[in-house]
Amino acid sequence: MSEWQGKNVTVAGLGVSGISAARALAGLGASVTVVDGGSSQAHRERAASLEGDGVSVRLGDAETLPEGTDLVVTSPGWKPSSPLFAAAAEAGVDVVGDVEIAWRLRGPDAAPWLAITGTNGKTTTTRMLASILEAAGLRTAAVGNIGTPIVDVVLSEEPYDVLAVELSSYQLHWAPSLRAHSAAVLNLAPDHLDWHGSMEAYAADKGRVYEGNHVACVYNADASDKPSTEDLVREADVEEGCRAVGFTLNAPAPSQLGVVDGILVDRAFVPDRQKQAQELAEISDVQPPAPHNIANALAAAALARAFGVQATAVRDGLRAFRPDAHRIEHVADVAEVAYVDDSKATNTHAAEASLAAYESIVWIAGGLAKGATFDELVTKSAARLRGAVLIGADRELIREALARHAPEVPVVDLDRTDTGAMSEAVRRAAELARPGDTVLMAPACASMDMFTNYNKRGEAFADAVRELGSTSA
Ligand code: UMA
Repeated sequence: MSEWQGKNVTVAGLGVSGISAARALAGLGASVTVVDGGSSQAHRERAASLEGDGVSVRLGDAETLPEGTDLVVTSPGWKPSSPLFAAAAEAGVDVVGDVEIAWRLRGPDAAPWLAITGTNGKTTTTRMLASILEAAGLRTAAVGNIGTPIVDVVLSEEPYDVLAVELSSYQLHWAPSLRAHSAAVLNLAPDHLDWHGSMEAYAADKGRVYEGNHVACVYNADASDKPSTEDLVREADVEEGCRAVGFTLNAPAPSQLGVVDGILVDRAFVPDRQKQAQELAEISDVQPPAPHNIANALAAAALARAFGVQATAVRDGLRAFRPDAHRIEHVADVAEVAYVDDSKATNTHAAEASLAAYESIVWIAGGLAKGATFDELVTKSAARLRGAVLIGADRELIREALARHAPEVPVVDLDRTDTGAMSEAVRRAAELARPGDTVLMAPACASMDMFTNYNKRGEAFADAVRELGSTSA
């Protein structure tokens, strides 16, 4: 009999992960109730579908714990301070996430986990890793925060050799017993502080990904963040023989992967680390070849090499990889100016990475700042800015930072949020640009003040560039 038989499980959240966890646990015999604060049409439709599978759903109340609950399984987005969890604590009931459930159900039996977290670049790196693993002929899937719930994957009939798992800090917070084969923290900058409560708590949750690693803890040897990802490795309790492996955009020291004369090289997974370096790929094999993306490729390569993948598969996998839309996506050249869509840069850290990739930039920025400040970003990028066009609700914050740290940079402040605003932003950026420049939309802000999501913002930008191309042709 399954250990879940007759257990009363409350699943918090009727989203992607909640639905997957509820179905899986009900299928194993648990008596499952899903609770969700929402009660929209979409929620009602999802509830109806789950109820057909024998799961109870309670909409419109995210706070009270259902009578008799033995365990709460939460979706990642629920803050630890949610009243439901206070009620669970009061009743002596454990709270875990869907990733923890996946691990408890199958652990590494389904397939070893190569885990990736970090403030930025997680999804790209996870997809790069999956591409490399596929090139090596391994059966794999890119799962987790990337959008495919890991519970579904570990329970699937399909046998996997290895999984490329993207984990958010939220998921790590709720997954105390996870022990990956190897893991990487790509970088660490303030984000989601409202959820975690402090930078220390955020870093500690990210650092959990290294706990119990078997083969390699992959860290960013270049980052100046405090705590550094290397500090997190040092604090982790790992299996005997597990190594710390750094990645750097410079020449690698022994036990690192890095770059020498435009070649990605491995000095970690070679027979003699003091004397040998294995060539993996050329910088031009990585798309786009921006510095932060080379770092992503090195981290993906490190995890693949920790799993024993050959150098040629690293190169083939990187060559086969295509970046997602709206991530430093080159849209078109108009009048010798490149137009680049980095709508996915929804925070300052991501915007800083793409601003670092171009020499002379007209920057389109703004939106919802989510409590961020822009002084550091503007200071670091000022020398590269030909001009700036500011859009969205919190553009004032960026305008003030530009006035303080880059007063010579011309700024266009667009006081409109209607559907034509992006077209005007692109036109005004085109006026500021000179041949050879890049017009870069890397807003450093969320999009929801003007658009449904960052995809829509990116599409509006691409439409506006096409419009510009047709009028200037
Ligand atoms: N809800 C409440 N009360 C709350 C919070 C949420 O009732 O206090 C309800 C909402 O009404 C909604 C449901 O809970 O119905 C949503 O739960 P959720 O926000 O955890 O979202 P899921 O649909 O389960 O998706 C989650 C991840 N979302 C978040 O972490 C916010 C998805 O990552 C992930 O792809 C998916 O699980 C599968 O693992 C998205 C994300 O934005 C892409 N992640 C953040 C990021 O990458 O920065 C961390």
